[in-house]
Amino acid sequence: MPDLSLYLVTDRELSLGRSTLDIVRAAVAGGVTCVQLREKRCATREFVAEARAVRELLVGTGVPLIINDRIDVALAVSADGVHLGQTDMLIADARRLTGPDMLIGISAECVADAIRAQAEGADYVGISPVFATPTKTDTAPALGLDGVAAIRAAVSLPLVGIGGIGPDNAAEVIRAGCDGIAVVSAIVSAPDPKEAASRLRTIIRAAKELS
Ligand code: TZP
Ligand code: MG
Repeated sequence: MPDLSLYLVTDRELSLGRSTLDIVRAAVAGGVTCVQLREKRCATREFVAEARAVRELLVGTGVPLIINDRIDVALAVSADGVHLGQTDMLIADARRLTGPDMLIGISAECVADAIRAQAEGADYVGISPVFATPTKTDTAPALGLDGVAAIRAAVSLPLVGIGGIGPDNAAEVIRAGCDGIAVVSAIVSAPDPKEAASRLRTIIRAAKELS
């Protein structure tokens, strides 16, 4: 299982005019351990081309590339994984397409979602939103740290918390039971994405040592 401790989720609209490739390059230099390419509005061939470019950028870094929502794009570029939501393809069907080796991450908003994802064979669960966030507003109510702890108690899969996480609260999310944190704006909208990633990585390392 790859290291999911600092998981970058891209968003071109929040990248302050910088390219996703530049953001990913800086974030990896700063220490992100996993990259999810998330494109909600671009044409499929553009998504594939971008994914391939990110794939090439990540060669030799040990940082896996996960594709949001699109199994076809993940397969086209030989990504390391795909991240699916509660209304995307069921894991069993996704697995038929991906084969056994590609990681499948599932978004969960409650204990029941996480238990089901584990029973169905997910490789990790993204739990969201941990805190309310302007980046994504069509979400369930925030889980809070108690919600994180409840999911931690219910499943043994790796858990990645997402939603409203940044340097001020990353440590408490790890201490509540997450194996990693996923961030969008804390890195893609930072004035210096490399520095932002490096700071978060240091915080996460320290929180893991203490927990
Ligand atoms: N899924 C649940 S919350 C979220 C996603 C993609 C957005 C998190 O963004 P930010 O800026 O890290 O709060
Ligand atoms: Mg999705």
